[in-house]
Amino acid sequence: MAFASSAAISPDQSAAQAPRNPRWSGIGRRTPSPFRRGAAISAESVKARARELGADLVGIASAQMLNAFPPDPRWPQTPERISPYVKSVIVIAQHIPVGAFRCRTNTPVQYMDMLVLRKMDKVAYRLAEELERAGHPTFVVPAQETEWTLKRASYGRLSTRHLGVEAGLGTLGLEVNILTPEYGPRIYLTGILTELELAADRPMTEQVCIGESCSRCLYSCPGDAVLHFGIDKRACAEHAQEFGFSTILKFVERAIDAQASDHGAEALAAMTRSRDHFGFWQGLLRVVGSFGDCPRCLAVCPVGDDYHAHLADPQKAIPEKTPEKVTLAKARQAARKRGEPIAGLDAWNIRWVGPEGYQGIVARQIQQFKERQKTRAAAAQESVPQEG
Ligand code: B12
Ligand code: SF4
Ligand code: SF4
Repeated sequence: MAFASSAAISPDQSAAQAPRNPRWSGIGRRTPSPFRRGAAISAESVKARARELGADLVGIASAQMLNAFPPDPRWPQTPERISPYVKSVIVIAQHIPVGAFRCRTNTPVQYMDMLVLRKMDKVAYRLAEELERAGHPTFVVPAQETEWTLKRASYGRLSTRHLGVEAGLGTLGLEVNILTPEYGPRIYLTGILTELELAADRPMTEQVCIGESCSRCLYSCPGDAVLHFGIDKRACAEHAQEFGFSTILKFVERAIDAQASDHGAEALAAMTRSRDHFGFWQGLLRVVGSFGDCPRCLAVCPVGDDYHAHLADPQKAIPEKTPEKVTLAKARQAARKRGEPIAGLDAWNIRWVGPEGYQGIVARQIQQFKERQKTRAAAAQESVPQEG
């Protein structure tokens, strides 16, 4: 593919008149920004551009709404805490390719997670840059960092799942991942904060998660961390962040104890050669291991066309399922039927789970998916050259 070099531009063309050549962005070929300084920019054009840059899903939430409904009001993760000028948050999601969920071990997903996050950062950065060049200050919040002052570093500056719900992309599931009708929970999300006022999308009111009668995420969880529309973060982190901050902390504490003991030198030497130490190095090298290690609740969730197409067979059986987990799921189902108070579904949290409850969205999707498959198969049959 030949691109015009800068020498091909006539020297009498001013920089402003020079044609803007497409450049290789690492995501796809980058077309010129559609946004012009002084021209109106619609929500639709921003969403179209995000998709063009490589976002799989995109929606818009109003900063005013996000300020009024912080997920946990004790530690408000709100745009206004970050900047008083932000008017809209553009939320983009990247799908984690299903191939990695069809493997014998979790390792391929762990690496794909890192690649997906890198791609998402690039798409978000490009969009922010283009809006800012058109005169609207815009920036991106980190997709994975947490903030020391927010519940002792367990919350991000914004909760991107809650951003996704407010931007109409999906609703929170039993394991509090955001489930999108397109890809279930197999996505990462980020927020692009802009001073541009854009028409916001509406949150979905229908619960995307099938709920207690499904409970596949609960069955698959190696840490028994899936609560009733909630999560035991400590239990999850042992699997999802094998070489994360708490493992580092424990390692350092063990080293301090070892130093004080009689065989300190030997114990320290053994620690430097341990799997934990190697895990920290690997994490520094490629981030792998410090987060995103456990993909089980993502892999088994039956929501999303990607699941119907490629995961229904390999993920049908859940090896971690036990009779105790089945009993727990049934007890939760009964508790919900009896209308017992459930923290994850209280008057504040229900907003993000779907106030209308489960209305059969997954069943409808499977039906549509099968119809599309039939139509495709029929079309393929017709296009086969007939013999004779
Ligand atoms: C910190 C973090 C974690 C930590 C938490 C560590 C800790 N010590 O707190 C741990 C290790 C648990 C974790 C695990 C995972 N994470 Co994580 N994580 C985050 C991060 C960076 C911040 C989370 C946050 O701010 N939450 C805000 C609070 C308010 O939400 P919440 O805790 O869920 O609270 C809500 C409910 O749980 C409920 N609630 C709160 N407390 C309680 C208590 C009880 C008893 C009950 C019932 C309810 C309840 O009320 C709240 C309001 O709705 C986000 C990125 C981001 N900036 O958002 C990614 C993020 C949430 N993680 C993500 C992923 C994918 C995962 C994992 C699947 C691992 C993986 N393979 O990557 C698991 C999934 C675990 C799960 N089912 O929730 C994705 C989620 C994508 C999706 N589809 O939803 C995110 C959004 C990253 C991203 N940028 O895309 N994560
Ligand atoms: S990431 Fe793993 S440990 Fe955490 S909730 Fe999901 S299945 Fe459980
Ligand atoms: S696995 Fe089932 S219960 Fe869990 S989030 Fe997905 S649909 Fe909901």
